[in-house]
Amino acid sequence: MHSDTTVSVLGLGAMGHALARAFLDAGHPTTVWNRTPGRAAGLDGARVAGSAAEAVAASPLVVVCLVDPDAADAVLASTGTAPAGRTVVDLTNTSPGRARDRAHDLSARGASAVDGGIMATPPMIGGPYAMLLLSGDREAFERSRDVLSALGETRFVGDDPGSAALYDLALLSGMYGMFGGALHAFGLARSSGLRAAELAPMLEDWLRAMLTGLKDTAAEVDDGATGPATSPLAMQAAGFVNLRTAATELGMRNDLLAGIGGLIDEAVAAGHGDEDIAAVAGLLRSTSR
Ligand code: FVH
Repeated sequence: MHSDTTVSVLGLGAMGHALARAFLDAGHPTTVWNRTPGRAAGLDGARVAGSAAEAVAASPLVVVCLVDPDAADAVLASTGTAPAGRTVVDLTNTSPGRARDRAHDLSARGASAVDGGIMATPPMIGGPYAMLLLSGDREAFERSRDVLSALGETRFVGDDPGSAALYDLALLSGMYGMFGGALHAFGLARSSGLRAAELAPMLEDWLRAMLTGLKDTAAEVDDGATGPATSPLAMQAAGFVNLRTAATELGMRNDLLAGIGGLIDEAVAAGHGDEDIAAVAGLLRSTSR
């Protein structure tokens, strides 16, 4: 167990900068590195490393936060033997498969690997609503937990290094679905001369009401329906025609709703017209794995 609370942050984009700021505010000696120099402005007290390898060597705990896994691959590849003996927490957004590849590579180089997803925007870091999803080397996570808690709530979601990325992307999928629907709704409003802000409070109430049924939908996706559908897909498909017609009438693109609308039609055509929306989930798998 190390009690050293020194930490290094690789990447000082909007998020990496916020992470470094939170570590410094919590009193952790912090070393930072960024590909483009000059991005440590405002990080008073941070030590600026001259290379990624130097930053990794400076601390037992290394937090990586770069734009994508290709950037993280390139930066970590440049660090040579420096990761040996370090705990590397990669908070770069990635896929489950690439998170496993990262953990495999780091382990082979003698590091303890934890992968993570940040469920927060940069201004939320260090505040009460920031959440980090983490998975991989459990002991390394436990050793680092106190330091990482400077960033927000830490939730360990499994020993599989790909788990955090899976949860992260699942939550982001829900978020993008919500934004897609909301942006289409705002488009309908604005195409009709309303301000989006006029619709927003009513939309928020409606989405909250719909969320009360989310767990029931999940149970139905897992286990199948336990009773007759309250909103059968055949009815929904007929109603969806009006969404398409309205978009045409108002001169709007329908892209944001096209995916779910097409799948509802497909589910009805496949004989699921008397089932609820959960039946659409059965169509989503594109391979037989
Ligand atoms: N910002 C947000 O709202 C979200 C919240 C949830 C988590 N995401 C993920 O966090 C990762 C970093 O996001 P970010 O907001 O810091 O992104 P940028 O401000 O665009 O900064 C990108 C950093 O990546 C560096 N970088 C890019 N390419 C390379 C490369 N080939 N080699 C080395 N570094 C690279 C870039 O450096 P520079 O351009 O300043 O030299 C920045 O440090 C991300 O996974 C989000 O999905 C954020």
